[in-house]
Amino acid sequence: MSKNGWYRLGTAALLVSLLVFTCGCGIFSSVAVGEADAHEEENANLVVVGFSQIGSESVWRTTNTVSVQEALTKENGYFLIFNNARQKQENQIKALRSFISQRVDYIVFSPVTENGWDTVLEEAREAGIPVILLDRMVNVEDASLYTTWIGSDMEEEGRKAGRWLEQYLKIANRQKEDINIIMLQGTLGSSPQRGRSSGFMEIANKYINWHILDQRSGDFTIAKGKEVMEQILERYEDIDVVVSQNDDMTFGAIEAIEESGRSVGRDGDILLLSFDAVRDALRLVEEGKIAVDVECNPEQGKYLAEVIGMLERGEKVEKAYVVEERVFTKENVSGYMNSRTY
Ligand code: GZL
Repeated sequence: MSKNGWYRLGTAALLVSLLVFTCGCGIFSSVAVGEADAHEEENANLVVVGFSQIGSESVWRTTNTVSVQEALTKENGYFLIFNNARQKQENQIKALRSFISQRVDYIVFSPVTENGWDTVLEEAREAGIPVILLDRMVNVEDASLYTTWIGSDMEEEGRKAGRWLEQYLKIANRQKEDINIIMLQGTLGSSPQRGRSSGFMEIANKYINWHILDQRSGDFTIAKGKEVMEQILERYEDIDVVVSQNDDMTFGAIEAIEESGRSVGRDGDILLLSFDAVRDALRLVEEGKIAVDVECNPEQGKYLAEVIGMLERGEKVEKAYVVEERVFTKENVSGYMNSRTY
């Protein structure tokens, strides 16, 4: 299938469809759960979708929200009930139960962490409501508890960062040096934190001279990223690399590093590897402050609408849809700056 510039390439064995697509970005708005009756007369023919979003912890997250709200509009045939869980799993579970009691047609959610969803997903299944996972993944015994997952290959994102460092050290003729590495982790137990950590470690474990000095969670936010980086800088004198699992923590880490009198960049004291590739971070890649930024594409709304459309038409959907993503460095970033929508 190819529509709106994205393609489905998948083999049954992999059960993964690779889609390349382009999206736009719109105005932020939300309807809290319970404020509107999705089954009022005027909305009777709309596809009612309950969407539990993790929160608004990062630029990535707010972009992800906008992409869904812009795709699932009334004009496009949807009635969207949106809930912001403010980073709490119990708020997401409450929202999912509210969607079930409102008899929505679909539940969509990005699980803040992977565990603890079996019971509420069983309740959704008993209610006959399909569940679509967006962005993050759940860890459940029975994969039939959700219909499909749309997101990024987080392990591969971690490997991409590791491969870049491997290549960089080779070109800089530093592959024999002791390399002291700090990992700023995202929300512990979330699929991006687990995936990016395991993917990077798959590469790091090949080198006895790569030393992971410390790993601490900055919870994907600027403030926590700065706070944790300050603690780490007080404790460790000799840091060569910081692997920061999202750009917001990277922004905080740069502030802390520079306030400590040290510098970031390929010619600085500390090399920064980051994830997400939001526009403000790509500007820092252009300036040389961030050495590499591994893209994680938040614009999944259009993609979600396509999958719901397939389900509405009774078409078979894959168990997983993975978007294609790039790696940005000083060498290639300028060519993309004008086309970035977030
Ligand atoms: C990744 C997404 C992560 C982003 C962060 O798919 O879940 O959560 O990397 C966001 O910016 O907070």
